[in-house]
Amino acid sequence: MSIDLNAKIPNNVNLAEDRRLQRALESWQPSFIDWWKELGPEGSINHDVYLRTAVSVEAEGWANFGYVKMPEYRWGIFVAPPVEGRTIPFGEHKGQPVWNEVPGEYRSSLRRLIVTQGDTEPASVEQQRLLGLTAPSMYDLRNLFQVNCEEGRHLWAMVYLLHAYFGRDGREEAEMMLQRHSGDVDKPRILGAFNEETPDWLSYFMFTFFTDRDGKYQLSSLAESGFDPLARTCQFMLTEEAHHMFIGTTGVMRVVTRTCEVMAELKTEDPDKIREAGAIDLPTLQKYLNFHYSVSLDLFGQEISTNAANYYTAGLKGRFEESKIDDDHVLKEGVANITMLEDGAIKDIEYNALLAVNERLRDDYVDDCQIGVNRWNKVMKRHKIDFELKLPHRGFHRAIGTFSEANISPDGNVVSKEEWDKNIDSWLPSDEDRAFVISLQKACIEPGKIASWVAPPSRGIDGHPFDYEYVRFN
Ligand code: BYC
Repeated sequence: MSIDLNAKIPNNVNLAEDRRLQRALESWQPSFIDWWKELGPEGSINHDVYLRTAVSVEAEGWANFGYVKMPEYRWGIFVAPPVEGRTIPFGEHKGQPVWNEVPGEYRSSLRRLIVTQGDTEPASVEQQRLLGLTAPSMYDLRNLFQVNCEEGRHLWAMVYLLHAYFGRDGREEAEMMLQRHSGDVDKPRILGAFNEETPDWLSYFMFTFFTDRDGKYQLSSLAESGFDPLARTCQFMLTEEAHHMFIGTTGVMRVVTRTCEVMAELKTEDPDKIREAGAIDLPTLQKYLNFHYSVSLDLFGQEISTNAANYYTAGLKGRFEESKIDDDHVLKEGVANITMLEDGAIKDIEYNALLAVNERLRDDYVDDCQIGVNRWNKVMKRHKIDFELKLPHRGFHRAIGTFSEANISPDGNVVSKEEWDKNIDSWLPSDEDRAFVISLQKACIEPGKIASWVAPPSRGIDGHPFDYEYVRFN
């Protein structure tokens, strides 16, 4: 696939051959830049940041590293190369050639999926816009900006699909992407987790671990789509997504490491003493984990979803690694055991597998989260500290789906409202916990320096050391 890197909008979709589309996207570009300047990373416009920029879709060497002023970042449109003879992998059209145009009967469903996905990308940039002012190290600051730029590119990816395949209403939806804002009372972002604040770096590390991981699973299931342009777009987005989750996994691990070091130095488990030493005690980390895990679980939708069943049957949105699953990929006959709330009790109930597609994706996600948590727990073990971080029960603190109707404790018991209220401050970050974590947020951005509450990473970016000058302030 030929790549036009010098175009106003770098791309490998032959934009130059479609003047109308090119003009439409070029006219969206200034609105995007205005939005970036207004709601992108605060106070960063003139910084030179050592960033990776996608320049190819080859597995090897797909990105360039170099100093860039972020408003000049080359946000491009890149899709994975087409697979010769690809057929629709699931649903009632299984085995038919993939679509390269939007099938009329699925137009509104597809548009909705693309809009929902696209809406999360600028939302996360908005959520993180103040974090650059309190980065715990220059390395972290650079990584934050990297993620922000790539979320911007993912917005471009969805906006490209809307402009290229959905005509006038696609263009209107693209405009709306820049009009809804995270937390806005009148025009909020579409999904709940993207209207929550990311007020501190612990929340940010948790967000990139838990919420970006939802991104991995949603993008993977869209990467199976029978609508080939969507599948190919999401395939390439996943390449960039891996680094975002790396920031979360290693970020939380570095916080845990620092806490363990302080505990060992002071020979204490007393949260007050750990806090006095400028680190975050483990019970507080557990509460942040509980919060971010539960709001991210909501992003998978209802356990039993006719929307998801319809998307699947239509061949629009599949399951995680659909082709590796050993079944008929139609699911009309299959069954699935789903944990549900029924008559006030938590039970496993058998449903048609097709209706349970959201839950299947959530199951895959839960397993993946557990792998990360196990890695964090190894740090405690290494320091001989008798504490384990745990994923709370999937019903805990849910706003979407069956469990939203009840109060479920982290260990999976249905509890009364009184009991919930009594325990809430030991299950979720209290105002005091949040105030403490926020009190630690002070910019520490000289090369090689690091804040008190987080350990340095074991290696830097692109072969450079931790103390490399990743950001030049102008
Ligand atoms: N908040 O049938 P259901 C990422 C609504 S993250 C608010 O279960 P469905 C990223 C739902 O719309 C990945 N509303 O819904 C990460 C429906 O409304 P209607 C983002 C919600 O459609 C970090 C009703 O409840 N990508 O990339 O099966 C940084 C019934 O629910 C929510 C996608 O999400 C909610 N959480 O499932 C940057 C992929 N959940 O029809 C980026 C595209 C449900 O009654 N989206 N509702 O009006 C989808 O596949 C689906 O829309 C969902 C929802 C899985 C989100």
